[in-house]
Amino acid sequence: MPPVLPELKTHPCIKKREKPIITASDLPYPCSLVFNAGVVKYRGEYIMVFRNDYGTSRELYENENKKFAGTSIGVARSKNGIDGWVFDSVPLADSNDPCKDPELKRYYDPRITIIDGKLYLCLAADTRHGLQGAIAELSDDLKSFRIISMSVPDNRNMALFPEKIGGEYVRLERPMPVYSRNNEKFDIWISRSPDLIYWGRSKLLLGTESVNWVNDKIGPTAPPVKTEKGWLTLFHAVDRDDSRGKNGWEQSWKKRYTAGLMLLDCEDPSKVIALYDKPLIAPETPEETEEGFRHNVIFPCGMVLEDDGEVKIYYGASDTCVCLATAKLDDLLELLK
Ligand code: BMA
Repeated sequence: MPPVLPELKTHPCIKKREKPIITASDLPYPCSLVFNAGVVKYRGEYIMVFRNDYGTSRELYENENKKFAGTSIGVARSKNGIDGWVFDSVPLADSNDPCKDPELKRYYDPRITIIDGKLYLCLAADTRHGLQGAIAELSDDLKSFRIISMSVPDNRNMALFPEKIGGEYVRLERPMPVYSRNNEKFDIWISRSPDLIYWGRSKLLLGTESVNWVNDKIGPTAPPVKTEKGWLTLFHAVDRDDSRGKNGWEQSWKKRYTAGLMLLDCEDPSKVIALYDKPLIAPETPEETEEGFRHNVIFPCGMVLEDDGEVKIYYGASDTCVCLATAKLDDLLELLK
């Protein structure tokens, strides 16, 4: 195993908001942890689709071994993408829904993408026979969704590009090949589809070995954002250190998740034009390193490019709350020269 880097820093062009923008107490229904949220700008407002793990607390988890009772996917809207989030009164999906397919255990880690004016979700899906990636059409009123494509296991981390490229839909994905890739060396792949249902022409996009601070896995995060220079693309990057002990509610948590940055070719996004050689966002604040369910986890699922060149990055912190970081697009592109 390559040496684990002791300290990783967020690039100074990233401005983290001082406090999380969403925490468990904000939700109108039971919530223990709210995190890993996809965000888009849609019809004049910001739509957030988030993950909620519910049914326990730190005290119950640690002292009485009371695990989570379920996971739901919820929706919130805001006028400015920062505060004033208004939550739908019921979740969009719930692992305890008695009507759900009995094969499905739960959906989680939603990403949301607008393609040709329609809303789509990528969902991680735990099923009785493996971890799958689901693609769903979200209704205009955001009240329901319809699954249109399920991957085979194990492949649960997906993000859709917001437009067809070369006449095809494109997604980033992260299969989990355990037999051939020891120690969770999971890489980012890219696939194409004529209809968002059937996926193929799969190609390795970025191997873990290309990311110098990683000794574990990488994976797609937010849907890429188009710029004049190429597709601005975040990814999550994980290092593991077996000497790490209790870092959160669990007995031990040995991983650290950071966000990395790369630029993909506009016409052929299977080509990485540039990769920033350090983490873009690393865990540093108390919410990210000392509090929460799993310390040291930055997991961005949403990125919005504003007309004035500001990039909003929405990330789950410590699998516990939703945080927002901003940067100037020009500064991010500068890192990718
Ligand atoms: C990944 C996923 C994410 C989570 C992360 C850190 O494997 O399960 O939902 O944020 O681990 O715990």
